[in-house]
Amino acid sequence: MVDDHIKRKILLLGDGAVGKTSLIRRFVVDKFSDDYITTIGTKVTKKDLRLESPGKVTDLTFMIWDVLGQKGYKGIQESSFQGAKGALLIYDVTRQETSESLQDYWIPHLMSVTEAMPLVVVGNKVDLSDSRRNAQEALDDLKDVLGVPGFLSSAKTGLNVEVGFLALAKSIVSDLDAKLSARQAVEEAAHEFIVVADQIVMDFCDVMGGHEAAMPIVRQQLMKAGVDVRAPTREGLRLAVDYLAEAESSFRNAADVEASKKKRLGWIKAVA
Ligand code: G3D
Ligand code: MG
Repeated sequence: MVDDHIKRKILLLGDGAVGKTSLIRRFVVDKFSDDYITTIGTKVTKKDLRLESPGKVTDLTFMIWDVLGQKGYKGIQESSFQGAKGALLIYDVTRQETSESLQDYWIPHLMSVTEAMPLVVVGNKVDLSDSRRNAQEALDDLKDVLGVPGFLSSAKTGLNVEVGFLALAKSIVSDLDAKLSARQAVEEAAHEFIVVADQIVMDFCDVMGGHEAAMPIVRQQLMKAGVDVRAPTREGLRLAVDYLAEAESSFRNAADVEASKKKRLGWIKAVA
């Protein structure tokens, strides 16, 4: 398989001060600083990643959008959601309300603007939590409710920062693979229908005793049936077989017409 390079926009969403900007800084420059420049928070940060799995290397560039945390900025947020292919949903483990607002605000808001996309939930500031176990339980509940992977992280210590971003990267790549193979399946099926369409046309030409006499009729009946010869569908071909049988019935006996029709429908049926 050819190595491919993919560029993807991702979002960091969550209430103010949950640690979005700190997580990005930690992930991108592997440093936690208490005095970083806050304007960085409105910027787009770029990070190159390499995902390796058996037999496949995927180079991925993340364009990381640090979306403004305040809930009031709906308009700005919605425009920054456009084109995103994944999101990290961040809350602060020391403030329960920031976890609730992922469910009540950030996720519905995101879904109202964009297509479904891979999501990873991150409970940040675990270095400050009284009980790691309680934090884990709360995260597990949230993961169950949302049906997405999740991690406890600390931008301060660096715990699970890379893990969270990489989980999102993997999920984006497998989402892409799934979409590609779905498209490939559709293309393969289309190819089989092209073969069958050819077979039907040749058969009709045989019956008509020649290509020249048959083709104008074929063209017309295919058009009537709405068949695009480069991408025929099962339904379209079935209809075309009906129309061709109708056209034949003016010069062949009914039993022969019926036999040809049955044979052609059989070819269509044989396509999985
Ligand atoms: P935001 O971008 O989501 O608004 P910030 O959040 O990254 O600006 O972080 C908000 C505050 O939380 C910052 O503190 C930051 O240093 C702190 N913070 C972020 N992540 C962690 C973490 O994992 N652990 C701890 N202990 N603190 C964290 P200040 O004081 O600069 O406002
Ligand atoms: Mg910020």
